[in-house]
Amino acid sequence: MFSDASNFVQGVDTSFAIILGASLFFLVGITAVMVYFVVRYHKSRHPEAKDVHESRRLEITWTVIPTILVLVMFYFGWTGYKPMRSIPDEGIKVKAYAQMWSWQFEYENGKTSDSLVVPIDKAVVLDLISRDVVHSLYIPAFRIKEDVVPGRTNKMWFIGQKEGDYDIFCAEYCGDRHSYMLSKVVVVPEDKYTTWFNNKTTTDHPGLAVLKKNACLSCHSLDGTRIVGPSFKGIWGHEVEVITNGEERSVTVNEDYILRSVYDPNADVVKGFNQGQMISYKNIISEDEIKDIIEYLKTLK
Ligand code: HEC
Ligand SMILES: [Cu+2]
Repeated sequence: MFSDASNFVQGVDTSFAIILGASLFFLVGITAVMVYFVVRYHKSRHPEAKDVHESRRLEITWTVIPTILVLVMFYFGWTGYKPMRSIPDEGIKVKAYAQMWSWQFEYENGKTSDSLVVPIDKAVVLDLISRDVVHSLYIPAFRIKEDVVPGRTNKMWFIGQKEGDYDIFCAEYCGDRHSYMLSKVVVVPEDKYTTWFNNKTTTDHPGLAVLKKNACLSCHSLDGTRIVGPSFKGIWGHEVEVITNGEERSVTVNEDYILRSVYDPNADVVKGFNQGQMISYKNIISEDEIKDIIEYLKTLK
């Protein structure tokens, strides 16, 4: 609590502390009164039951006090929440793409990254875009969470106030590997951010970059482990058993097969895997990019 990692921590934690405090007070208070009554009005001390009729003072007390209490909670909840919805015009704009099951961040100069790198003490405004189903971007340390809904662009903003790495989770169940949909916000000093921002060279193979950008690796591993789909390790040139129109057959993994697998994944379904989990990337990945992917797959012996 009160870590100050973002500009929203104080507002949220204050209302949390007030609600928790009130709850504790009543938990202890009500339990104590209950125990006292049990003893005080035990049959041996209080043999005749007696009704209490119409106590105006009591009625007013238990109406006014809870009303004030709830209004206090509302006030702190409101003042903590309102700044989250007042999105500044100025600030670093980043597009946050969610897809099953990874995050991708795209900066104004076109740079993309799988973690959200931001400078300290600067407002960052995120456009939340889903490439498939409903996700939710959640940064617990910053006390913010917002749904990422296909077909609309929600917004979220924050100021990172302390250097460090903070977890990003998906907080809306989105399928098999939802719980692995993780990333980080990395808050760095401004000069380090500028260097990072302007450095667009990537050491990745162009084919690997395409796989990362399209989140292929959340279903296909590079090291032979089975995730949702078959691993890419060693597939190039190998024979694979597939089901085509209900018939089992054996095909060699070559250019045509890869192209077909990416554009029409349900045409040949690899035996032992489910059809319908991989979407068609027909209008998402160009044939040139598929060539890059193929060149990369050739290197995965
Ligand atoms: C949501 C999970 C998922 C994602 C994301 C995904 N795939 Fe797949 N993929 C599968 C599954 C499941 C299969 C096996 C069933 C089938 O053949 O349709 C498969 C099969 C394949 C195959 C055939 C593999 C083999 O061993 O014969 C290729 C090639 C492939 N995918 C490429 C890609 C590429 C490239 C991307 C990214 C653009 C991608 N996949 C994204 C789930 C996924
Ligand atoms: Cu998700």
